[in-house]
Amino acid sequence: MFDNILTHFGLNPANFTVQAFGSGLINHTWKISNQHGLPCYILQQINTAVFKHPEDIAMNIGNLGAWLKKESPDYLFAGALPAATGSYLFVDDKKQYFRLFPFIAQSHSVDMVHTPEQAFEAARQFARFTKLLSGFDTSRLKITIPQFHDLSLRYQQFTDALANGNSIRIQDASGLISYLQQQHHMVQTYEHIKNDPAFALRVIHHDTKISNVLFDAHQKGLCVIDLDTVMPGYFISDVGDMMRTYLSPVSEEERDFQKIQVRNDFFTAIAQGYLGELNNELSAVEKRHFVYAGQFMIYMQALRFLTDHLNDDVYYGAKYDGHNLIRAQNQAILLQQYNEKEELFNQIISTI
Ligand code: ADP
Ligand code: GN1
Ligand code: MG
Repeated sequence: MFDNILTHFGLNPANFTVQAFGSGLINHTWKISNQHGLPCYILQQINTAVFKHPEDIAMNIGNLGAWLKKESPDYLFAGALPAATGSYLFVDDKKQYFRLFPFIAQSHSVDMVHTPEQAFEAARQFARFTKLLSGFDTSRLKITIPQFHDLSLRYQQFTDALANGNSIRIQDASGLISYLQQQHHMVQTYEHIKNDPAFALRVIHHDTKISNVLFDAHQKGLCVIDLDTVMPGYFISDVGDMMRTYLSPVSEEERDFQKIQVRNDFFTAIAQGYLGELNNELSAVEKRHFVYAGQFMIYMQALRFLTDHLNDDVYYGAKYDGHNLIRAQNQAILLQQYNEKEELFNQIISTI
């Protein structure tokens, strides 16, 4: 299957080897390498169950790339490569969509945040991306996943799963279900945000896990990648997903919940990295919601994992029975620990 794709993008398959790459849950990624000193590439198959219109993604990445090339020519933009036909996509006979990126030389990514410096660098890169694109008209962006970070919708989907989902799983998860129901006030806060003109719609990445940042050999951030979910959104999505994925030494996959922790110095690093770039662009009201960002995203992810568990794992899949329940419990514990630090974190923000 790879031969056709590589040929389509003008590469001779005989020169390259193909290896599965990365740790994402949604798309498939391969590294295309060679022993001939030629450039390397990243090949990706787009998950069309999640991204229903791959052409929209291609168009967004193309438009953002063209704009940045003109306005910020020094920015290392990780855009896809066009084939000779001019198209960024290869569609095979099974209607599977693929695209090819140049592998950014001398770069690497990491899967876990081990130091506050990494958190700082990543936060700086996500903020820089939004800042450099602050003059880009967000209405030009296609919505690649409608209402992706709409907490009200996620809560509604959770409620629907309680009504129509797997009844045994609903019964077994009753403790977690009521904990998440008790946190419903977070949805109300989100509703206020949606109606508050002081909250700007910006170019937001919407998937700020650390593996979506490229680092150089000196561990400095180079740029952000994985741009499929770049859409108009609120800054709380990006800041919140960093809190969700950088604060704890263990990820959403961890089954030993004792290991979940919220690390203060990593919070400070995210805030300094992000606000270092965007402090002057955020309104006072937005800044007042900096700590809420973490609650918003951790809560949303707990709801999404639990909803999927109740719906028999149709979205995220499961590597073992109860996988999404474990992920949801993990996120709920993270949320509890984060909430305990709300006051301290607000204090930290007031000093930045
Ligand atoms: P997903 O998370 O959906 O699997 P990504 O686009 O994040 O897909 O790619 C997976 C991994 O591949 C990244 O974490 C990074 O290590 C690497 N990668 C992706 N794009 C590039 C690129 N243009 N240059 C170098 N490495 C890349
Ligand atoms: C998915 O593809 P990946 O692993 O970067 C999901 C995110 C979730 C994340 C949880 C399109 O991201 O929203 O936060 O899993 N992406 C989509 O691990 O649903
Ligand atoms: Mg990724």
